[in-house]
Amino acid sequence: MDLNNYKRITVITGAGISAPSGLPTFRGKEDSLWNDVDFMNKSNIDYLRAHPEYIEEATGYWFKFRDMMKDVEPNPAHLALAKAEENHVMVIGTQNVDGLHQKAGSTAVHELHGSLFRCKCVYCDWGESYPEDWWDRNCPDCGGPMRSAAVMFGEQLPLQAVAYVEKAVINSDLVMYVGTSGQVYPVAGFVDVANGWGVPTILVNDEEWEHPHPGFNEKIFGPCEVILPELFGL
Ligand code: BJW
Repeated sequence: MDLNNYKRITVITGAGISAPSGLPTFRGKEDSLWNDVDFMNKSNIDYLRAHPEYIEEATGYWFKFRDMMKDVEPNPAHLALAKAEENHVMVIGTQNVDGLHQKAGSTAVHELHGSLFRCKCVYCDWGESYPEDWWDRNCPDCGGPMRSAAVMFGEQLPLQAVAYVEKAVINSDLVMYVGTSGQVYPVAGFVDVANGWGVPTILVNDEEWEHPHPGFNEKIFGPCEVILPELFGL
């Protein structure tokens, strides 16, 4: 595939793009975070609200993951997407909460699953998030405790990020998914949006999805840290 034919490229990324930096994925590998199924059920806002005693345990996990993220660097896949801005109009919609695209120098990054470097109230649904140092405070509105601003199951995604990415998908010449298992909606559904608007799509992942999506025009299976620099001719 010659990417020179595509000026506006929207890239949807997942945990697999940060794996070569040393971060664990959620699913599919021996060291994936969610090999423990119970943990997956607990990453749900309704569970957290129904079990306030779980907030402390969850916070411990978020802090551990956040501290791990502070020590890692972008890898050749992140750097290729940042460098590609020299020749393309690039928009990145990431499910990752690690900040590595921004660290690599990408300028249009939309955090679809929020951020571990911000916090928000466990109980308020209106979605405001606060800087990390607010974690010790109570919600200024309802007095509730704070939690990570990473989006849990059963919660709306940050609406502005979703709106930007959906608009970018519709107006792109190419939509590329990189390093995601495609199991989590609504992000997995952007490929359907692209299909509906006739925008070509490509998947770059180290393996086929458990539920393969028929809507990709091309699929390249292999390590994204090798494939992306090659695709962008770097
Ligand atoms: C490499 C590589 C290398 C490795 N090179 N590749 C029934 C049907 C459909 C949808 C639903 C349903 N029931 C409920 C829903 C909606 C739900 C959902 O999608 N559930 C599905 C699981 C069924 N979604 C939501 O709830 C979302 N909100 C929402 O829909 O709002 C509307 C709503 C409101 C109220 C009620 C109902 C709906 C919110 C989703 C939030 C996701 N949050 C998480 C966790 C946050 C942090 C935490 O709590 O700890 O975000 S889940 C987790 O998965 C994380 C990730 O961002 C997300 C996606 O994972 P990702 O990035 O794809 O990682 P992996 O590990 O799965 O895959 C990595 C891939 O890379 C693998 O394929 C590897 O092989 C590959 N790889 N190394 C290339 N070097």
